[in-house]
Amino acid sequence: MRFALFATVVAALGCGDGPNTPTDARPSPDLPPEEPVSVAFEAVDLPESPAAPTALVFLPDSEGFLVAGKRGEIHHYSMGEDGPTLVDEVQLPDVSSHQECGLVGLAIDPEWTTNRFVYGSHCLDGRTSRIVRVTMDGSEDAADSVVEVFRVGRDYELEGGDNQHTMTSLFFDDTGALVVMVGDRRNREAAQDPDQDLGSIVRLVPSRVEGEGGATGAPDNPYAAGGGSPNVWAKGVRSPWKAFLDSRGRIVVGDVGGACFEELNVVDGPGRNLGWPLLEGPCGGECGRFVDQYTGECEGMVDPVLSYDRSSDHAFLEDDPEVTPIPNRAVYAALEHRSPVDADDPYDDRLAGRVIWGDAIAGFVRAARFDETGALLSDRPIGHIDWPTAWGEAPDGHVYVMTYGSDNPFDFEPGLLFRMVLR
Ligand SMILES: [Ca+2]
Repeated sequence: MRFALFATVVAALGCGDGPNTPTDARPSPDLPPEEPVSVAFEAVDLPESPAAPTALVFLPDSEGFLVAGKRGEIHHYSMGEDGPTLVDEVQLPDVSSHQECGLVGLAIDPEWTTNRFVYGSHCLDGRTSRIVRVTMDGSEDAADSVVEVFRVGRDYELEGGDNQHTMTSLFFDDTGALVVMVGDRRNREAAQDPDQDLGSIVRLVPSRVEGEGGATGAPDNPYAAGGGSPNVWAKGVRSPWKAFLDSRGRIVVGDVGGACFEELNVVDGPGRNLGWPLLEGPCGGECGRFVDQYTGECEGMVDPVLSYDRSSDHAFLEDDPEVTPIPNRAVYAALEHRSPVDADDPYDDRLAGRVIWGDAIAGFVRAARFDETGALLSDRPIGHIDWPTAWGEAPDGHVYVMTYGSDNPFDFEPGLLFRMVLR
C-alpha cells in the first residue's frame, strides 16, 4: 500500500474544517446530470484487526489511523509502504457489547497532536452509555488514564430487552464542542422531552484536565439558559448510528427507522426536531404501526433530506445489482469526500463534496450532494459493500471502510479493511 503524500489534513471524521472545503457557488437544479461514478472496494490486510469494528479515525500528520472494536479495543495503526502495522492498543474497561451495545463511537481531540486524547462512546450495560477519554501516548498503562466524560441512560428495564438505540457516533465540531448521537434507548417519549438527553444530539465541552473527566453543555446549546437539558442540541432522534460533520459545519446523521423509514438528516442549527416518535420518515409518509402519537401535524419538525421505506422494489435497491434481498435496513451516513491538498484526487474530483451514505444491510452505497440550505441536489448509486460499519478518509484522499467480516454482526469476526477505488 502506498501512502506517499500524507498532507497535513485534519482527520476525516469531522474534526474541523478541511482545508479543501468545497467552495462552489450554489449549483442550479437544471445543471446537466453529473457523470456516473462506480467504485469497488479492494481488500487491505489489517494485522490484529479488532473483532466487530465500529469506528475508523484517520490521524493528522501521517500518524496513521485508529480502529475501534465493539468489545472496547482501540488499535492505533501506522500506514506504511507495506500496509498498516499496529503501533499501540488499549482495551477500555467496563464495555458491555451485547446486541447494539459496545464501543461504537470514536473521536480524537482537536489537540490530539499534543495531548493524545481519544474519546470513545460505549455501553456500560444494557441501559447506560458513557463517553470516556483515554490518553493514547504509547504508554503501556493507557487504560489507567480512562476518565468518564459523560453518562446517559435510564435506570429501569424494558420489556423486550435493552441494549438498543444506544449512544453512538461522536466528533468535534468547528467550535471545539464534542457532538454525540444519543439514541432513545427504546424510551420513545424521551426523544421529544427537552429535559432528557436520550433521543437527542448532544453537544458538550469536555474537561481537558489530566486525570479529570466530566463535561458541560456547550454554551450555545438551545437550552443553555433553561427550558431543557443544557446538553441538548437537537431532539427527535430514534436510533442514530453513523454521523459526521460536513464541510459547512452541519451534522449529517443516519437515523435508523423503527417500522417504516430509514432517514438521512442534515442538522444545520440548534434546537432542530427530527420528529421521532411523533413522525417517522418524511411528513406525510405513511407509517401507521409505530407512530401512534402522530397527529398529522408536522409543524416544527425537520424532514429528512433523504429517506426510504422497506419495500423490496425501492429504487435504491433496484439501482444495486448486488443488493442483499432481506427486509432489514440500517442506514448510515459515512462521510463527505474532500479532495486531498497535496495529492491527486483518487476519484478524479468526481466525489468531491459528495456525501457517501448507504444501507449497511442491503449493502447499497450512494453519493449525494446537498446545497447550502441542506436541499438535495443529486443522489446516485456508486457501489456495494456488505456490513460497512466504519468509514474514514485518509490524508491522500482515499476512502477506507471496515466491515464486520460476517453477515451476522454479533459473530465477533475480525474486521475487514477495504480501500475504495474507482472501478
Ligand atoms: Ca425523523
